[in-house]
Amino acid sequence: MNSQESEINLLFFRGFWLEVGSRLHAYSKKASRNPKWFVMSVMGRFKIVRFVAKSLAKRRQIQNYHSESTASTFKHLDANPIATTLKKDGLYCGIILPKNLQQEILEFAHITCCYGDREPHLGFLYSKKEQIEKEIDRTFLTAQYFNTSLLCPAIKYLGSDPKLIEIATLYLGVKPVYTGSRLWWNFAVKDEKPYDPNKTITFFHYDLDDYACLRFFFYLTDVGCHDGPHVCVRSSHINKKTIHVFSPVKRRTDQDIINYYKSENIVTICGEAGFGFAEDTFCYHKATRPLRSDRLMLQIQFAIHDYGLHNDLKEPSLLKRII
Ligand SMILES: O=C(O)CCC(=O)C(=O)O
Repeated sequence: MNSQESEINLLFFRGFWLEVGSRLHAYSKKASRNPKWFVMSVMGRFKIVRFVAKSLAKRRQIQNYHSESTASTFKHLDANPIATTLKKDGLYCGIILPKNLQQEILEFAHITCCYGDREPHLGFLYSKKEQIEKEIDRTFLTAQYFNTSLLCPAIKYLGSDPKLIEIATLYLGVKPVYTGSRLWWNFAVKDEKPYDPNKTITFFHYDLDDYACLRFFFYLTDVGCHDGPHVCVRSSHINKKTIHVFSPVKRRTDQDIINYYKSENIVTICGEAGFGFAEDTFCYHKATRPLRSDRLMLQIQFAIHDYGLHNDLKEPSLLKRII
């Protein structure tokens, strides 16, 4: 093992124990806020439980969505084959965000504060990032916006887009709930600088946000292979190693993933600004480190329940600007 590999391993395992600690802390906090979420987060990893939970959820008249979907901004998309691909692969690539919405969201991102490393007291405008980093002697790897669905009409609109809802309905098989949006930067950091994978989630993991959950992601910047593309493991939503299902830790090393799923099922998603994809959160996935350009990404999430825990809502009085 060379020194770079041992440094990566060290960070990974440090991350492993950090995750155990932070998970226990986060679990107890979230469980006290929402005991139903706690039950789901323990039991939802089992296929049979997810199946029963979905069956119990009230089925919605899918027919309704067909008639509504003419008003969608994605009216050229056919939801049926997308849902079919999603069921097989857990991933569908090629949902293009119209230029007007891209423009509106980009503009929002430039005139609104984002928050360094997702900390609500570290607000700054994207254009001021380098200046702020020098002033406070800190390198940000990521920055997230808060309250995006409330502040940006284009993002709010996407949460109710009939075509996205139709895809979610066909895929989830039950009435979907829009659980929230997220908009964030992963910043390009030069190769020689140390990089904490925990900040940007650049390790394989899956998310258990509900018994069934679907995310739509849209790139707002061009994302080539050096700009931090998202990576997803095809079909890993329906095929997990038994030991991984029982493990309380959801993160896996790249080698674990390659050994079990094989390289050909690991999909690195590149695309121009506006490129979008849908992904089952139960798939193994990860971000990668941008080396060339910053990546701005939007997430719109649907599930069968809303636990009120998977959104970017933050009390505005808690949000502080650095300068
Ligand atoms: O930023 C990305 O590409 C991945 C994000 C992610 O893994 C997550 O939100 O769970």
